[in-house]
Order: sequence, then structure tokens, then C-alpha cells
Amino acid sequence: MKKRLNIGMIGYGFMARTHSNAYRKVGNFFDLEYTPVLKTVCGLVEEEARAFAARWGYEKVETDWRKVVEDPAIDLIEICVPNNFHAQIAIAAAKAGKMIVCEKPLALNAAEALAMTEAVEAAGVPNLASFNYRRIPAVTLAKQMIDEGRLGKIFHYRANFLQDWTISADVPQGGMATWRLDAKAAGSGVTGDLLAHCIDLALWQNGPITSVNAMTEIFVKERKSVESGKMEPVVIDDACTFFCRFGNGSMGNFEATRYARGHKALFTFEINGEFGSLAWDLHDLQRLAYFNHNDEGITRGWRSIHVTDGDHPYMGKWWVPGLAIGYEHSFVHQAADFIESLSTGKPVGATFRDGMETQRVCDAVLDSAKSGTWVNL
Ligand code: SOE
Repeated sequence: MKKRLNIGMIGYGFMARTHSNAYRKVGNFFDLEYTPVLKTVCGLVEEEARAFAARWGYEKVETDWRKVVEDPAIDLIEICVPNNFHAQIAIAAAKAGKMIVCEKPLALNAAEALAMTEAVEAAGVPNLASFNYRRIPAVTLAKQMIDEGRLGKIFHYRANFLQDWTISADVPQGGMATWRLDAKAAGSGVTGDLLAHCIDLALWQNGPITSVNAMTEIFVKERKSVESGKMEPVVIDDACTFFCRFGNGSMGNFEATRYARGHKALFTFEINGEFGSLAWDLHDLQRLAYFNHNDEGITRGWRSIHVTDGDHPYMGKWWVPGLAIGYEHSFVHQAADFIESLSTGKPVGATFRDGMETQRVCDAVLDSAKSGTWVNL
């Protein structure tokens, strides 16, 4: 008989859907010692929480997250609410001895992220910052290839995350749907929302960043606030570009924006090393581009690896070779790795500590943009 892992989901938005879907599917594809049980969902508007519970199969509904955190029946707290709630919920959950999975970015800023990290480490509870893109098979394969030394010494790391959904000045700020544009709820704009993904992968694949030099822009200076109904200044960064140095001597180049007309979620990275290069693109997520300089000269060139074979990361758990999987599967893989870590006792990343390191880079980027100077980490 499998052990039960009772989940208390805080939030019922987009991310709560991705995580709930993952917990429903994970046991069908991965052999795990625990069965996730969708126990309670918690959200501000009871009717909406009820509708979410009915759709996803949660047993119970709450409107006060404290009740879920204090409920002895709950093992794991899932934090899928705007960033300004992360720290208070996570710290209370750690004190109550709960395991925690928290959506990215871990917090509003590095100081909060540190307090959260200290809380989970002092309580000794399993914790995970949800940077799902680590577990797209092609991205995991890239990490494996780098660790195997196939690229040799790394010279360049570049990453972009390009969107276009806030170009219209009619998009409001604040509220349930557009809290990502409200500084009080989100902390920052594209830096915490999009660059955090790029930075997490970069730190994981290429090691620590030692200094940054950044530039941010706010293209639409005022937007209607959903809360006050009035036009208010926009405080969050609409776009951010930074370059950096890594501890391994390589150079980094990063860009995120919500003003790249035509791009919906174009997350890309490219790594150039002594023996080869790797490139990946979220719009074609099952492919990894690889250039191997050690290939025979006349046939040497970029190859496009279709990362769908049984011996590719995670793929042996799915269909048959050649059949692609997608975005939602990265959350299933994350759930599988996290649940497995409960059996092995070996933490999996991104831990809260990893999430805090990403947050430190985000803070340094925003500081640099403000001061117009290099900031050391
Ligand atoms: C923003 O539009 C967003 O939904 C991010 O918040 C997610 O983290 C990213 O994966 C997709 O874009």
C-alpha cells in the first residue's frame, strides 16, 4: 500500500492548474512510494475555490491559508499565489513542519528569500522552488551534456525570454489577472517573472554569476489600477537586459521583455564552449540543437536532436520513441522528482536555497539598472 501525500494547494490560478494536473498524472507514469492526494484548495473567493476543487478533485475548500497550514492532515503546502504572499505562507508552513513547493520567483526580494530559506532549513522540511523548465527533457539533456564536459571550457551563455502581452496601454495593473504588473504583488516585472527562469537555468548549467550590469525600461508609464480604478504610475520593469560574468570565466547576456511583438513565450538559451555549442528554444521544446566541433570536418554542422527517445531524460516514462511531450510534463517531472526525494532523502533542485541565489541575482540586476553601474555578487 502506498503512503499518502496530502496536498494543500494555496491558490487557484494558472500555476495551481499546472501543479494540480501534475499531481493527478504523476502516479500514472512514475513508480513512487507516495500517492499524491488533492486534499484542500485555498483561495480568496470561495465560489472560485469551489469551482476549482470540483474541476480538479480537491476534497476540501478553504479561504484562509492559515487553516490549511495548521491542518494536521496536510503534508505538503503548495504556494501558487502572487509573490507578495510567498514569504508569510512559506515561513508559517515551515514552522508547522510542512513540506513546501513554492512557485517562482521565490520571493519579492533576496532578503525575503533568505528568511524563507532559513525557515525551511531550520525546520528540516523538504522544499522546492518551482523552476519547471529544468525538467523539459531537452533542457535536462543539455545540463547532462555540459556536466559530461562535452562542451569543454564555456565562453558564452546567452538567454532570452520574450513576450508581447503588455504592449497595449489598456492592459490594467493589479487584480487577479494582472498582478504581475503590480509592484506590490510581484516585486519586480520581467526580472522576477521571466529572467528568474533564465537565471535559474544559467546558475544550474553554468555555475555562479559574479557581477552584473543591467538596463531596464518602463514603456507604458501609467496604467489603470484594478484596485483603485485610477491611472497610476507603472513601477515594475517592462523590459530588462543585462550582461554578466560567471565564476567559470564565461560571459553572459540576458534579455527579457513583454514588448517583443510576435513572441508569446520565446524562452531561449545558447551556450558556446571550446568543443561545441548547445541551443534550445521553448517554442520547439522537444529539440536540442548541438554543434560538435569534434565531428568529422566535411559533415560537421548543427544537429537537431529530437529529445523523445527512451534513453533521453524522463522520456522512458512516456509513450514510445519519437512521440513528443510538452510544457505541462515539466511539472509532472518536477512532482515525480520531488516525491522521489522524499523516499531517497536526497533534496532535488531548485531548492529554496537555489531560489534564493536566483533572487540575489535578480536584486543585483535591478540595483545595477538603478545605479547604472556594475554590481558584484
Ligand atoms: C508570464 O506570462 C508567465 O506566465 C510566467 O509567470 C511563467 O513563469 C512563465 O513560465 C510563462 O510566462
